[in-house]
Amino acid sequence: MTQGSDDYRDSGLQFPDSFVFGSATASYQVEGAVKDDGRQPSIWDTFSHTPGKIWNGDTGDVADDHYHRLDADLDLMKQLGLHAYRFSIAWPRVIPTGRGKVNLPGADFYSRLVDGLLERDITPVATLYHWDLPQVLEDEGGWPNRETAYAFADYAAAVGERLGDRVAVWTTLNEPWCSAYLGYASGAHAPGRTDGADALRAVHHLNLGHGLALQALRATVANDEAQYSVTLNLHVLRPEGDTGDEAVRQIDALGNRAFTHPMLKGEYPADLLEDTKSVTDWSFVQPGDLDTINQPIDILGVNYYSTNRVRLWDGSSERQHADGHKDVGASPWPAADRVEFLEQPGPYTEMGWNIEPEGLYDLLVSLHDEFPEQPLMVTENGAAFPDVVSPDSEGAAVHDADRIDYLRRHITAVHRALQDGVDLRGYFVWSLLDNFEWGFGYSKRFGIVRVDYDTLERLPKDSAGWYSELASSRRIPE
Ligand code: IFM
Repeated sequence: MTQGSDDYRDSGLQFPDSFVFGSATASYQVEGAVKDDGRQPSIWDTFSHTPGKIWNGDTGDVADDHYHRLDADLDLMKQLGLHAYRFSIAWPRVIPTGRGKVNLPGADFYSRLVDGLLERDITPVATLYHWDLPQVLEDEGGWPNRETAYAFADYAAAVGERLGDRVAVWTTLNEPWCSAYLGYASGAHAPGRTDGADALRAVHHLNLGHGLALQALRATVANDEAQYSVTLNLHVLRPEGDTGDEAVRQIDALGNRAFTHPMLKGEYPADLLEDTKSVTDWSFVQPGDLDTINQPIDILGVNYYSTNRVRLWDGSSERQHADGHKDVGASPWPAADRVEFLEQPGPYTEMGWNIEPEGLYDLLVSLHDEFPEQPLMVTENGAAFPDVVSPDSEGAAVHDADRIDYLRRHITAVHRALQDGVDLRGYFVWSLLDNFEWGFGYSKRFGIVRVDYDTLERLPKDSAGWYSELASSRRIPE
């Protein structure tokens, strides 16, 4: 399949020697072993075991069994020549009761993971929170409860003490937009609640948790070279028609500036507070919170997959994709109930997400324009396609030319942004392995390595070979 014009389909482009090519995964999506070594349930265990929440009733109970296959998976990363590996740490493995005592066997798994990476000369990039909140903390109110932010900081300190001498880059949160809005407004993600005011409280407490965790990490990590970051899934918005600019403003405030402005400027945007005043008065923001949230970060992580086209809905016709996420029931957007998300021109990935590499270029350049001093890193980008396993002289193969084409276009966009002066440090393909794709269970495959969910065997796809060549030469392969 060809994915649009050839503007972003270069080969032979050379990246600087310092540029990092890695791959990413997340704990609940790959680890399995949900009851091993003292781990207790997270909100995703509860949610995935609730009938009707996940495609096919799938759960993360086994996932890729990465917990038991750690050494083989590390060898695979080495074989692919990855420069760095971005993984997340499961809070309910390290502190199963949410706060308090550290579970040593759980913490030890991550210590072995980090050691295994370093032995293979792969840089460890650790995320503290990729959505698996200990269920006990949800039972006390979850992210709408301010206390969760303090518990998160204590957990950050515990991890910082144990891994701080070896982890190169620390990321506090992955995509807090999803945690807040899909978790507490649309209910498509765990814990599956649907209250706009709770979602906005969650936004603030995730932001606060980020700031508190950075303070805790900086106080405990025994490595002056360590870098600190957060990863956001910022929305690339295209205005449609006369009302497009207003629709963009509203979604940009809720989806983007609700995170970037407190974190990088120490303020909530005035228009966000105004737009949401029918939902909440934001009285949960306490004196000093914005200073706590506004900690310096070394890297802003950017996850990018596709774009959104928006306008205001005038009520005259049936509203299209009111929520902007086809996988959700209720709207994830508190107080933006007049915004209409329009069908995007294709081509699309198997998620139904439009393929637009220029969106990645635009996002990187606009972030650089707004925050010129802030180094950036693409911490996720990739695509699900309906992979087919074909017989091959050596057994089996996955000829995923569509994924290679997707990666080539987006990595070309990254190169173009670099050429245009964006301070961009690296790119991480999502994902190393096919894995548990949240509400879609195992039906969507994002990996550059196929996982057979019956045997758990790993099979590098053609895209893995292509990516490996890119990593070794830092040049976009033919
Ligand atoms: O699988 C997810 C990941 O957990 C967060 N970012 C988007 C990916 C694809 O949906």
